[in-house]
Amino acid sequence: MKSVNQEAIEHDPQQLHEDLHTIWGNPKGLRSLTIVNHTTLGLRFMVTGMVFFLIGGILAMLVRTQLAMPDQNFMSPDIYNQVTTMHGTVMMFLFAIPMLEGLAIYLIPKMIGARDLVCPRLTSLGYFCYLFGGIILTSSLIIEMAPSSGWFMYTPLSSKEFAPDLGSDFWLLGITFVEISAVSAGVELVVSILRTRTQGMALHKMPLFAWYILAMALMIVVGFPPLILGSVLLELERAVGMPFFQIAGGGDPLLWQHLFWLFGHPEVYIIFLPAAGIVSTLIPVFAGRPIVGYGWVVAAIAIMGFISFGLWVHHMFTVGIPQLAQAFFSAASMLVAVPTAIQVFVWLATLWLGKPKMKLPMLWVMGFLIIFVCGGLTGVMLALVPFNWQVHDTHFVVAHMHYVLVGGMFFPLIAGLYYWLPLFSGRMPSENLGRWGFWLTFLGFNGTFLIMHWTGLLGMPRRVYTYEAGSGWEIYNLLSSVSSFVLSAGIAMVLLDIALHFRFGKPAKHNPWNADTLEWANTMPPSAYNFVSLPTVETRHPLWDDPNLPHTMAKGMHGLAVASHGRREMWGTDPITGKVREIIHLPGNSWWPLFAAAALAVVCISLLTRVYALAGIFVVIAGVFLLRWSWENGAHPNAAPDAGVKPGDPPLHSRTMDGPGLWAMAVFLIANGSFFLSYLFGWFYLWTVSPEWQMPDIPPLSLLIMSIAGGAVLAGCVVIEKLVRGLRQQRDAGLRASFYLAAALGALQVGLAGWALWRADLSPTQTTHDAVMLVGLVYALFHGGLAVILTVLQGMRVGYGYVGAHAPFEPAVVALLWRYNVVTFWLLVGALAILPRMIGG
Ligand code: HEM
Ligand SMILES: [Cu+2]
Repeated sequence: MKSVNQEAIEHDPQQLHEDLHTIWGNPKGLRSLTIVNHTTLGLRFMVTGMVFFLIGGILAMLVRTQLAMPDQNFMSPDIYNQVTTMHGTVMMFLFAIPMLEGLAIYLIPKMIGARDLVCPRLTSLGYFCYLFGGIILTSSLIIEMAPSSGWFMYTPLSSKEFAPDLGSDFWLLGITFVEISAVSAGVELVVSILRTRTQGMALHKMPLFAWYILAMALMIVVGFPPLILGSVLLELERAVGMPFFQIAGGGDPLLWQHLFWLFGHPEVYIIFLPAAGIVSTLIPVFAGRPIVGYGWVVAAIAIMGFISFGLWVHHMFTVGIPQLAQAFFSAASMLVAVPTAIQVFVWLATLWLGKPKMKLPMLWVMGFLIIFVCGGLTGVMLALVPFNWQVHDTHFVVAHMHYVLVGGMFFPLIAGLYYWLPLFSGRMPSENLGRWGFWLTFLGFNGTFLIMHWTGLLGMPRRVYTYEAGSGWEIYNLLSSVSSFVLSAGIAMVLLDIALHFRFGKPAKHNPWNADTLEWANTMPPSAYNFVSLPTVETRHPLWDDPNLPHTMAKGMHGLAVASHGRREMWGTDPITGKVREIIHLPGNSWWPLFAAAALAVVCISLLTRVYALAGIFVVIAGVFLLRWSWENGAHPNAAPDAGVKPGDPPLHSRTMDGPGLWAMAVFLIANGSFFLSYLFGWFYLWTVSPEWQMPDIPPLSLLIMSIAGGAVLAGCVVIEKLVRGLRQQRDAGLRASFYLAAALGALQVGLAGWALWRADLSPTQTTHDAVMLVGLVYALFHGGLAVILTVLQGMRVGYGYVGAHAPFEPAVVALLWRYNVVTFWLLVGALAILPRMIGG
C-alpha cells in the first residue's frame, strides 16, 4: 500500500494513541462545557433533540386526547391553540432539524476520514444557541404564554392586534436564536465536506450520505435566512410598531406567507434529504452490494435541492394567486416527484439485486418505504389546485404531512440510530424489544393518520379544538386517538431499548453490519481524535476493498501519524479531487462559545421582556466575546503552538491564502446574501403588490450622499484587494498603513450612510415604505461597521506579527467581506435611491 507512512511504523502505536489522547481528549467536570469535539457535541445535539421530541410527543397526545370525542373540554380553546402550535414548532425546529444536524455532526468527519469538523468552536456555539433557544421557547408553555397562532405564525393572527400577549414574541425570538445554531452547523458542514475529506476521496468517491448532508447544509444556508428576516420584521412590528404586515401603513400580511414558505418548503426537504441519506447508506450494506446508480442518486439530490426552492407558492393556492402562477407552481410541485421516484427505484433495485438481510434497522427502512410512498401520493394529489382547494386546512393535510414527516424522517432516523448504535456505544440493541417497538409504532402510526384522511375528506378542519356530536366524525376520531396511544407505546419501547442498550447491550464485534464506509474504522465507541492515522481512499467502499484498513489505521501506518508538536491537525484537501493541499490545524476547547451563547440568550430574554437597554448592553458584550474568540486564531501563538512543518509536508493552513476560514466566510456570505435578497424581494413585493403602499413624492434618501458613501466603500475594497495581491506575492511593506486606510474609508462610508439616513427623516412607524428603508440602511450600517472593526483588528495583528507575508491568510478572508459590502451597498442604493427616482410611485 503506497500511503503507508514508514516513519510511523517505527513509532509505538500505543504511545501515539496516548499522545493523541493528550492533545484531543475531553476534559471532565465543569470544563466539559468547553468541549468542542464533534463526537461529544453530536451526541449532545441528539440527546437534546430526543428530549424535545418527547416534549413534542406529549403535546401531540394532549391534542389526540382532546379530539378523541366530540364536545370535549379537556383543554380550553386557548390552551389547545398553544399546544398544537408548540407541537408543530417543537417537532420542526427543536427536534427534526437539530436531531439530523446532530447525526451529521457526529458522523460526517468519521465518514470522510477527518478528525473533527473544520470549525469546532462553531459547533459548540451552535449547540448552546440551540439549547438556550429551545429552553426559552418551551418555557413559554409553563407560564401558559406559548405562541398560539399555528406553527407558521400567519399574520395578522400572530400580529399585535390578535395576539397581544408574549406568545408570538417567544416564537419569533426563540426561533431566530435557534436558527443561529442551524445556520452555523450548515456552514461548517458544507466547508468540512468540501475541504477536509481524506486524501484521495474525490467528490465521486464520497459516501452518498455526505452528498445528502452537503445538499441539506447548503439548503439550510440558503433557506433559513428568509425566515430569519421575516421573524425580525414581525418582531419589529410587534415591538415598536413598524407596519410591515399591516395594510393600513402600506404593508401586506401576505409578505409573511411568502417569506415563511420561501423557508418552509425547502425545510421539508432539509428534513427529508438526510433521512433519505440514511436509507441510501443502509440499503447497500444490508443488501450486501454497492448501490445501483450512484450517479443517478447524486443527480436526484441536486435536482431536488433546486426545485424545492421554486415550490413555496403551493402552500398558498387559496390566497388569490394569479392563475398562471398557480399552474406553474402546481406543475413544479408535481415535478418534484421525479427525483423522489428516482431514489425510490434505486433503493428497490439495490434490494432486488442484492441479498437483503432483514435486521432491525432494515425493518425501519421497510416501514419508511411503505409510509413515505403513501405520503408522496397524497402529496401529488395536493399539488392539483382544485383538489387542494377542497381539502385545504383539513385533517387530510395533517395526515399527508405526518406521512411524509414521520414516514420520511422519523422512520429513517430510527433505522439510522439502530444502525449506528454499536458505534455510539460499542453495544448491540435488543432485537426482541426492538421488533415489538417497530410493529407497535408502525401499526399505531397507520391507525392514527390513515384515518385522518377520511376525517379530512369529510370536512373536519385542522386546528379546531373540538367538533359537534352528530357530525359523523366521532368514530374516526376515537379510532385515531386510540391508535395514537399504541403509537406512543411503540415509540416508548424503542427509546427504552436504546437507553437500556447503553448498559445492558451485548458488546458488539467490530464493524458488526459489515459496512463499507470509514466511520466503522473507528474504535467503538470512538476516540476523540477518531483515527490514529488518516488513510488514502481510492474507492467508494474503503472497508469492503480493504477489510484490514481499520487495523493499519490504528497502528498509525497512514498519514499524519504524528503528535509531537501538540497540534490538533488533519488534512485540508482539494474540494474536487481530494488531493492534500494543507495541514489544517484546529483550535482546541474553549469557554468563548458558551459565553457568547449565554450573552445572546440574555439579549433574547431582554428583548422578550422589552428591557431594550439591557439587550443593547449584551449585544455589545456578545460582540466583544466573539471578537476575543477570533483573536486567538490563525498565527496567534496560542493557536499555533508550533508553526513549523517538516520539509516536504504541506503547509499549515494559516500559512496559505485558501484555508477553511476563507471557505467558511464564503458560505456564511451566501447565507447573508440570501437574507439580503429576501429583503430586496420584500421591498419590491410591497412596492408592486401591497394595496396601500405609497412612494413619497420626494425620494427621502439623498442620492448624492449615498453615492459618495458607495464610492468610499469601493475605494476601501480596492485598498484591501491591492494589499491581498501584494501578500500573494510575499510583499507586506506598508501593510498596517493600508489596513488603517481601508478602515478609514469604511468609516467614511458608514458616516455618510448614517448621515443620509438622518437627513431622510423617516417615520418608520407611520409608513411601511419608511420602515423598510430603515431596515435596509441599518443592514448596510451594520455590515460597514463590522468591516471597519475587523480591518482595524487586522492592522493591530500586523503589529503583533500575526499577519504578514509569512501568515497571509486572514486578509483574504476580510477581503471577501469587503467585496460583499460593495455589492450589497450598491444594490441597496439602486433599489432604495435610484429606481424610485426613475420609476416613481
Ligand atoms: C409522534 C406522533 C405524532 C402525533 C400523534 C401527532 C399528532 C398531531 C396532530 C393530531 C396534529 C393536528 C393538530 C390540529 O390540526 O389541530 C398535528 C399537527 C402537526 N404535527 Fe404532529 N404528531 C406526531 C408527530 C409529529 C412529528 C414527528 C412531526 C414533525 C417532524 C410533527 C409535525 C406536526 C406539524 C408541523 C403539525 C402542524 C400543526 C398545525 O396544523 O399547525 N408531528 N400532529
Ligand atoms: Cu411545500
